[in-house]
Amino acid sequence: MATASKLLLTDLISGVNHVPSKYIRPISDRPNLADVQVSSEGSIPLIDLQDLNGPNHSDIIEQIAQACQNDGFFQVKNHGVPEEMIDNMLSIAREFFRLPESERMKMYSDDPSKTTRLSTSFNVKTEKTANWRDFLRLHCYPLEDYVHEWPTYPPSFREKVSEYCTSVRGLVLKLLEAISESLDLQKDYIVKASGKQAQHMALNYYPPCPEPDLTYGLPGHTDGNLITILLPDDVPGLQVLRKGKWVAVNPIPNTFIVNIGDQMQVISNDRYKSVLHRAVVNCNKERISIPTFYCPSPDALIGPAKELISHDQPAMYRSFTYAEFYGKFWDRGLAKECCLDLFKQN
Ligand SMILES: O=C(O)CCC(=O)C(=O)O
Repeated sequence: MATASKLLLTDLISGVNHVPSKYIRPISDRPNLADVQVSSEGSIPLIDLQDLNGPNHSDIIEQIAQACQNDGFFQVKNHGVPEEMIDNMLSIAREFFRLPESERMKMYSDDPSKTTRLSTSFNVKTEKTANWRDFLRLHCYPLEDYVHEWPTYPPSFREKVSEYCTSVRGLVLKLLEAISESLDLQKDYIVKASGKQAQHMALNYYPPCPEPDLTYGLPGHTDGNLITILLPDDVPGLQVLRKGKWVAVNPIPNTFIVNIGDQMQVISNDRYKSVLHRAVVNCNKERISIPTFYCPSPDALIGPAKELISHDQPAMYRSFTYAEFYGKFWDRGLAKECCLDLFKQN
């Protein structure tokens, strides 16, 4: 296949010394990497979940409340997902993106409504500038509805990824209870508000980039779902907007990065923040990140919890089905303005 007809970034760029023009951002919209805060001080909070069900329960709930309110992001350790599962997940992702092009391309689709697909950038059908990323997107709850669609190579893909998804779902459910409690809602409030629930996952692959100042792995965006549990590899690349400045989040082994998504912002009636974040690339190293996006089911009716609406804090959003939101989210592309603005109550 001639280079020009390659659909995936991985295959397009072998031997390329410059960023192809379709990946180059206008000058006003570049990562400005020299102006990023890199020290761990002032980075996002790290919460130890060891004692979530112990004597320090209320202290941990308070830490979660503060992080959701002030940062929209936190890291968790002692989260209950075994280290071996995490290592297996990262290895499988690495192996998948090293498969021959012909094997990978069996999974390719540019249709965001497909429940299993390999694609590139964000939404190639609607975007003007491409992003320096390939990704495999999987739906993974309920597992038995989707696992038969997943790749069969590497041979242990389905087994290892299923184990990982199930374990991460356990962590999500724990966090959703804790977050409900931190909002003074019934423990099962958020899960119930999410209907039958859904779990999606992306295996993001960012190849080394010859000119990382000109492009993004993913530009600044908020997540449209309820909550995201990100598994990073050991290569930095995630940056979070804090007090108007981009802050690099340096990965800590065996630690997940958790962030509040748009649906949580709505349910909390703007008490908790879905915060802009982005992925930047670098010259030397490939990078893998694996976000789990936990979502309401398409028919779930989302709106601010009535317990959080008052005279002083009226409902900030109208109610909508998650299906309505999700359609708009993918159609707009990763715009800086949050998709939630379309659902704001006048
Ligand atoms: O690669 C990362 O660290 C961030 C990924 C992300 O924001 C996304 O997949 O939506």
